[in-house]
Amino acid sequence: MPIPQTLTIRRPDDWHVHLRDGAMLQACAVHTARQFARAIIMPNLVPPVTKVAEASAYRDRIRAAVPSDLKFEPLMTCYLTDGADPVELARGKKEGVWVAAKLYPAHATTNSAHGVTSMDQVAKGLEAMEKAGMPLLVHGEVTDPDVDLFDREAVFLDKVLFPLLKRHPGLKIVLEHITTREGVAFVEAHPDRMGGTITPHHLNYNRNAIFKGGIRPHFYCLPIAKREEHRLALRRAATSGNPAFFLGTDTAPHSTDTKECACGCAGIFNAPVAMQVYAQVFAEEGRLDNLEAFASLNGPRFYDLPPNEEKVTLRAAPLDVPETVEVPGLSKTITVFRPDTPVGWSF
Ligand code: OTD
Ligand code: ZN
Ligand code: ZN
Repeated sequence: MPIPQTLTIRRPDDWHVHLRDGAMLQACAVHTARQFARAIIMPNLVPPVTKVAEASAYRDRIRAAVPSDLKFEPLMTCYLTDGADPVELARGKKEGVWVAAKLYPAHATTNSAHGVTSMDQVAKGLEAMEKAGMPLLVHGEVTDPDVDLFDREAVFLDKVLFPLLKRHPGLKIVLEHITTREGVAFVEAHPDRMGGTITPHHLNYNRNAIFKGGIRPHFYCLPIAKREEHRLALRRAATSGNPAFFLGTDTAPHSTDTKECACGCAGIFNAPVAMQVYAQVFAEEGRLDNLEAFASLNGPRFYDLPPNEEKVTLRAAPLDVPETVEVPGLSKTITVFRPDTPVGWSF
């Protein structure tokens, strides 16, 4: 079948975004808002967003950072810390501020030093979320230094996530940025309670790309990209039409200088190229017919929100996006994710 030259779908949403704050927010918000109608905003600021009032103020700053000709709705999350307050969780949900709460195992990724040290520490908070119908979003990696970096997701599923599902039978959970076939299988095994987000970069390259011809910091993020067999499992899941899998870019901007150094930051800034890369993956898999489900339908369904009514059109054309984005407030740039393989879609 010939590949279509245009594809019209409902406007997509991004169910996992780091927009940062201050000058970085000013520079980045527009790129997410150009592509997506809504986004789940990650709370890993410094200090993290743990209170309803902080989330509400952050939401105002995000709205103010988006150009007024773009319609964009930030969906806020609570950063869970040890002893997370069940009352604050329930109140924020009731007041329409929190959409979900985020679980970072302590030290798992950027700005996760305040993360949770054991599930006992958040049991009361999770019970409140169960009652309030508030999903838990998890960064699914153990942080035990004795566990190999490439095994941390698979070990998390057995050691942490499976017991958590049993302990909180009413809790809906999203396994964020899945990177392994084990992660895919875990989500598939709990279709009534679980969702999984998949990033464009984990669909595009495997771990070899990080080291091809030298160390390449702009391909470094956490969870780290795995072997090819895992990338293929992610591509099958994302393009399958299974409603449990949905779009989450995990765009995580860092200035170019803080990535290109001796101890570079983890995170990939993909907001300007996200839909183009996803469309390329779906085209390569011969499943463009399932892009709308992944990008625009499965997420709202999981979160009990209506899908967007507005339509957008992707066109078959070479990727046309600058290599860097300026951050005027800091006199710095952010390097935009650029796949090694051709991207034949524009947005
Ligand atoms: N991964 N970087 C960041 C977050 C994500 O785990 C994540 O969600 C970040 O910089 O905030 C990263 O590599
Ligand atoms: Zn994460
Ligand atoms: Zn993230």
